[in-house]
Amino acid sequence: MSRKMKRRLIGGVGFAAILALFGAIVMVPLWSQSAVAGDEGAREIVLEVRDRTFDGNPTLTFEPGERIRLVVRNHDIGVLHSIRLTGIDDTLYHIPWDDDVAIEFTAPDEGAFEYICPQHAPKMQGLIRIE
Ligand SMILES: [Cu+2]
Repeated sequence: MSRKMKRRLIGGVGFAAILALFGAIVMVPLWSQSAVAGDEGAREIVLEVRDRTFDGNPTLTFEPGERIRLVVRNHDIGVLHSIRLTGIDDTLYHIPWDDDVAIEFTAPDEGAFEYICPQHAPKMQGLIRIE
C-alpha cells in the first residue's frame, strides 16, 4: 500500500468517525425526546419529589376519558420512593433517587382517587379528582 493510499484510507476512516459522532450527537437527543414524549396526545403532568412530598401533593383534576401522562421525578438523595394511583393503576412503581417514572393512563369516568407512596404516607399522598 502506498503512503498516499494509506493517507486516503485514514482520511476515510476519520470522516466516517466524524459522521458517526455527528450522527450520535444528533440522534441521541431525538431518541430520548421521543422516549419522553410517549403518548403524543396525552396531557403531561410532572411531579418533582423533594423532601418526601410529591411537589406539595397537589390535587390532580382530570376530565373523564382524558389521556394523561404523569411523570414523577425523585430528587430525594438516597431515598427510594414509590407511587401507586389507587383505583386507576394499582401497580406500585418504584422511583429510585435521581430517576423518574412515566405513568400513562386514561382517566376513568368519574370519581375521587389517590396517589400514594406507601413508604412515606401520609406525607406523600394526594387526591386525583375526575370531573
Ligand atoms: Cu416515598
